[in-house]
Amino acid sequence: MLKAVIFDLDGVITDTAAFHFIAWQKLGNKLGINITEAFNEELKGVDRTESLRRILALENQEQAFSTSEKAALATEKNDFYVTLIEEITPVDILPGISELLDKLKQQNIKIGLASASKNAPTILAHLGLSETFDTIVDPATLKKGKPDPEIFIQACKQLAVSPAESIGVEDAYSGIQAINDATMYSIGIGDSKTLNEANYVVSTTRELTYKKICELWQN
Ligand code: B16
Ligand code: MG
Repeated sequence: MLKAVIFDLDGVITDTAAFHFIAWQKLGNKLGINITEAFNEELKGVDRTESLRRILALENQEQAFSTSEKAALATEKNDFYVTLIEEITPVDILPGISELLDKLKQQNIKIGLASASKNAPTILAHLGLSETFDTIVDPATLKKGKPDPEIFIQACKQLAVSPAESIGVEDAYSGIQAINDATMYSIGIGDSKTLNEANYVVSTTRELTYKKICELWQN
């Protein structure tokens, strides 16, 4: 029996990638590092510290900063990002997601959040979804980021469900690996070639209906 659906945030519930891009670009400009849109794609689902490491590596600047200087750079990016996400409203919930969350609630299927973003609770509040999620994993408590399955296993624990009774929904390849390694059923949102390891892929959130989820679960 399906007991829980555990969602990633960015690219699944709402799209914050553009805001991350603007904030990283601002930092990149200061450091003389050009961050392209294509490179930003590779940062999806990657936590803040690792994102900064990859950005500095673009210009071999990893060793140019001490640990505390890197922490200050990450904070600088985040401070700017936080001002950008102030603009988020319920209109920014991706198509079909509100309807899906309502249906899951009606059916008493638990709803969890497994996002690498430390800003997830703020974003959910702006979207008007704080009360909708039964649990949110705090990424600061985790030892490893995606593709490690820890965040999805932790979400199942917090919801008191087993991974075998749960579905995970992700837009990033590393997220699909995390769901699979947690031994959950994985649904990818996006390009079926990129997300080829998912149990099922929809191209947009609009296709992720409760009916579709039931069909997949029964098969
Ligand atoms: P923060 P997700 C991820 O969210 C983003 O995709 C990624 O670009 C970002 O660096 C990461 O959260 C950390 O976010 O800086 O707000 O803690 O896809 O896991 O929901
Ligand atoms: Mg994502």
